[in-house]
Amino acid sequence: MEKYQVALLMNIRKQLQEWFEKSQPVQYQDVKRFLHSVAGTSQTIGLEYLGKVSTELLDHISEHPQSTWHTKELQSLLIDIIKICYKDEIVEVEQLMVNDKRSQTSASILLIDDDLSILIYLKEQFEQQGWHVFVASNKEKAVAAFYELKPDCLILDVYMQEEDGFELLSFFNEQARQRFIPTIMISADNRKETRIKAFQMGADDFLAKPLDIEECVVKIGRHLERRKLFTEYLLVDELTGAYNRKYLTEVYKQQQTNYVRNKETYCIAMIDLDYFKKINDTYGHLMGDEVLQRFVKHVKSHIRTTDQLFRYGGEEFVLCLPRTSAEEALTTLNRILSSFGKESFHINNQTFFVTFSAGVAEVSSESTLENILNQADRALYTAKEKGRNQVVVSCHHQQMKLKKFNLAIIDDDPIIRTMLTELLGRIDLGTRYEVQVHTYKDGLEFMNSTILDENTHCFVILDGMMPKMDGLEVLQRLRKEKRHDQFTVVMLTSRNSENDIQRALQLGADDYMTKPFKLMELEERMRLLMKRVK
Ligand code: GH3
Ligand code: MG
Repeated sequence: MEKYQVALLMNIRKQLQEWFEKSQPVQYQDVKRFLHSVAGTSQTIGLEYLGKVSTELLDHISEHPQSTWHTKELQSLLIDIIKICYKDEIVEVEQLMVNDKRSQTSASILLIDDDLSILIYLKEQFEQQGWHVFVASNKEKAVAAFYELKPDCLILDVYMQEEDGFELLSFFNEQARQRFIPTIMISADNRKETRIKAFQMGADDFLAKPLDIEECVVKIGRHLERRKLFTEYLLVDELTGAYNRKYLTEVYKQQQTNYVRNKETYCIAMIDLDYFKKINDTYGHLMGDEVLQRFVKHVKSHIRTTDQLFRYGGEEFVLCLPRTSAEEALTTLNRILSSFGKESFHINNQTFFVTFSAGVAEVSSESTLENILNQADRALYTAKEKGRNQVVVSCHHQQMKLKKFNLAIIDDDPIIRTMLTELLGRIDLGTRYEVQVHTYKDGLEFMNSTILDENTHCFVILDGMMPKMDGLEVLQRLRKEKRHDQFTVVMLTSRNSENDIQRALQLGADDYMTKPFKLMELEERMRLLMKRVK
């Protein structure tokens, strides 16, 4: 019996794929015939639920006949059947159809361990809790992920081969402590000395191997809860001491009230350090942190007490200048630009200097914060385009050239391709960015495409199992390309193929998800990964 069930499901998939691949309207009679045959066969061979669903659909379309269905309409109509046939690949398909029902952003964890089997196992366990888990198996990947993904919790295995686990631990503990990120150590060495050393170095918890998953989950959950509570009350950015984004919203409300009452013009400036990534890459992230801290200190000592500085993102800041015209703001910022440019930074007998670019927007009418930040941002963008190290005042005709990202979806199944295109095309990265989605039905088509020659960052969602050239081979070839670091690769693998996951990580996949995966989770992970290159 099972043989017939599998055959029927395969046939349904084949028919759906054909319809969706063609992307042409489908006739009423064809849909009716299809549902009729599915309803009949499935009940005969013991697929009661599928039978019930298709019978109901058949009744539904008889009551609401329409001459043809477009691909999207057909997907909506047949969603319950798609769900049944695709339950091994995707769960929660229906969310895609209920537009914009965003899942709440859940906590993200960075898991650092050089033992790939443990890494894979823990990731799976923790993801069942609804947490986003990113893994790193060596120091470089771990440091980059820490700064770019800004996780809410750090889990480290102490005795990593190749590097001294404690050295790595002390680096992260310091950085994590500064940012109030809980650090949890895992170790097979459960001696009292090891535990004491871990706590002395700043670990917030210690979990001994073999791990009791239930206990781990509860402990991690508690740490995450405490962090959330704590950061909800924080108004200051942990690293630099500037105010944070949340407080900006408060201050803006206050400013608007003042504006409405007194009609006092004020300015908002968006400031972004120039070539900051290069500073991190050349002198290390610790030096990068120092630059941020000294920048804030410098600005604070060169503004009036009523002016306020906020950290908006990684190396982006917002300066709020009450009772100030655009002209005055320009003078102030130019003065800061010139004095900060003279501050020297020293490391290993080298000296370097840092500049920034800024965009100023004057508020002289009622406006939303989003609006005003967009204006300042456009002016900032102009300053960058004009060569950086300068301040530009916003004017209405400033055009913004959008920064483009490519998103390549490589999967042999057209249904998965359509669903992912629709879902990921909607990712909103703010006004400065634009995502272009491309789909490929196999690895070969992708490798032969012109996307490989474009000088644009590309996110790749790569199915592991494909005809012609499978995912691992695509990954291997991609990493040999000259521009290999411009590709962020997320592999889709099957849960029980630990070897493939290990292989993917060794070959340089940035992330992986096991099937069946949740669409919303993929969307959220992509959003987090995209933050890395923004
Ligand atoms: P541009 O002149 O166009 O602004 O280029 P850029 O290199 O300054 O900008 P980009 O956005 O490419 O790089 C920003 C980098 O800032 C990427 C990220 O790793 C880093 N970053 C974000 N937060 C922190 C942090 O807290 N500390 C350190 N050291 N680096 C950070
Ligand atoms: Mg910058």
